[in-house]
Amino acid sequence: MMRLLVVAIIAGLLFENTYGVDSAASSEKQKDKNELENSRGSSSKKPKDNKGSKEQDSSESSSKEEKNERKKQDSSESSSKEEEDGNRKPCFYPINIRCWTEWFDRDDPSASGDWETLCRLRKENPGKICPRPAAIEAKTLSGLTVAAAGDVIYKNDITSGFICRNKDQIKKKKCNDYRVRFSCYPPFCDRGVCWTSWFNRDNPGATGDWEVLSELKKQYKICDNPLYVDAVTTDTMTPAIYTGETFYMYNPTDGFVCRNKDQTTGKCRDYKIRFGCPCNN
Ligand SMILES: [Ca+2]
Ligand SMILES: [Ca+2]
Repeated sequence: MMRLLVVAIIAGLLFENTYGVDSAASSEKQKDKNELENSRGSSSKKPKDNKGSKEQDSSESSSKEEKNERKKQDSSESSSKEEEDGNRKPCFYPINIRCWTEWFDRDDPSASGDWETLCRLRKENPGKICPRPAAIEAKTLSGLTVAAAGDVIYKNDITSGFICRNKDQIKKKKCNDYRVRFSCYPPFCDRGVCWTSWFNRDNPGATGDWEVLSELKKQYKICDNPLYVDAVTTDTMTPAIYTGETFYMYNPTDGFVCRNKDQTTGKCRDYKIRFGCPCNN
C-alpha cells in the first residue's frame, strides 16, 4: 500500500513538472511572436488600397477555396502556428524552394516619402508575408528597378522593408511611388500548391534509387508540369538534402535519382518523392 502511494506521488510530481515546462515553452513562443510584431518602427501614413497590385499578380495569390482544399489534403501542414515554426526553422522542408509574395503598395510619396515598411505591411496584410523573408524586391509602379529609378533610398532590407524619403532626394525631387514584395521559404510557399501522394517505385538494390517522373507518370496520375519536388527517406522521412548523399537528379521536371556509385558509402538510402502541382489540376 505504502509503495503504491509513493509511486502515485512521484507520477504526480513528474506530470506537474512536464506541464510546467510546456507552459513556459509556449509562453516563450508567444513572447517571441509579440516581439517580432512590435520590434519594427512605424509609419503614420494611411493604408492605401492594395487592390490594384493584387490584380497585377493574381497568379501568386491563392483563393480561400484553394487554401481549404490544401488543408484537407495535408492536415499536418495546415495550422498557422506550424507555418510560423516552419519559417523560423525550415529544416523539415527543402530550403531551395522559395516563392514571392504578392506585390504591396500601401503608401505614396505625396507627404514625406514612400513608406513601405515591413511592420506596417504585416499589420495591414495579416498572414500574407512570411515571418522571416529571405529577400525583398522593390519596383516603381511603372516597373523600374530601384537602380533604374535613380532615387536615394533610405531603407531597402528584409527587416525594415522599403523607405524612400523625399528629403533625401536631390533638387527637391520627390521619390517615385514603389511597390514591394518578399521572398519566402516553405511552408509559406505551399499555399496554392497541391502535393501528390508519396511515390516509391524503386529501391537502391541495383544501381541506385530511380524515382524518375517519366516512369512514375506511366503508373500514376501526376500533373504535367510539377512546380516542386520533395524527396525523403522511406524509413525515417529524413529530407533528402539532410542525408549528406549526392543526387544525380533532383528537380520537379525530371524527378529524383540517387546513384549508388556517387556515394562514399557505395549505396544510397531508399527515397520516396512527391510533387507539388498547381491546385487546379
Ligand atoms: Ca508606394
Ligand atoms: Ca525509392
